Amino acid sequence: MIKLYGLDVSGNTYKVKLLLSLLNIKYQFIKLDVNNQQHKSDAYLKLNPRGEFPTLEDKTIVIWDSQAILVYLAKKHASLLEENHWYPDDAKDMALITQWLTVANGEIFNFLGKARSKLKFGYECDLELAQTQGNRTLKWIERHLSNNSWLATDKPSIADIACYPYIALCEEGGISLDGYSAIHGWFQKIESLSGYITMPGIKHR
Ligand SMILES: N[C@@H](CCC(=O)N[C@@H](CS)C(=O)NCC(=O)O)C(=O)O
Repeated sequence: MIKLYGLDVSGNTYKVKLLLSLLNIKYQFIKLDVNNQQHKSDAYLKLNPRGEFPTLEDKTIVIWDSQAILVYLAKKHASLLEENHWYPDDAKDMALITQWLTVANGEIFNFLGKARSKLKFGYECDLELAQTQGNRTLKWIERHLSNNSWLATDKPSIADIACYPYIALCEEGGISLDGYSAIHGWFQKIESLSGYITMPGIKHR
């Protein structure tokens, strides 16, 4: 059975849990004991040399980085579906999805995610810079979603799953979501998907 190492309050862990649930894949969740630095232990560093989470273990295959894990799951398991809209085989679609995986691990995690980590967990971060850049990021994503139903293609894809958590959680980082009607419409579409699960901190309006 697939094993997922992570933490319930981690948005990067949640995006993997969300795709596993949408794909109806059974797995074992291994909650890391971060208070005792389990994620920096020799045993865990053998799985994830960065000492970060999440990490996915599928028999002998070990994948770290939540974006890479989404690609793996969507390719391996969703390819059994009649139509793999999560990560289609078309060159253009793959490139468009990869753009958004980069945004998820770039602006979204580094600004929206880090502002939240600072206010919620006390992690080191320049809060003012993260909030300013986070607001700038929300503005251009709002413009994009005003003209597009989903981030990358005309169907839900792993681009949406990768970007959703830290946008939906950004108010915990002191970044308001007021007035972003296209982003709220996109939240509703994601939250209506069959198999959707939430995480602590996401507000449902
Ligand atoms: N790009 C990585 C980032 C992973 C990451 O920074 N995870 C955080 C939790 S959400 C973490 O491991 N923090 C603990 C640490 O860095 O020591 C991913 O998407 O998986």
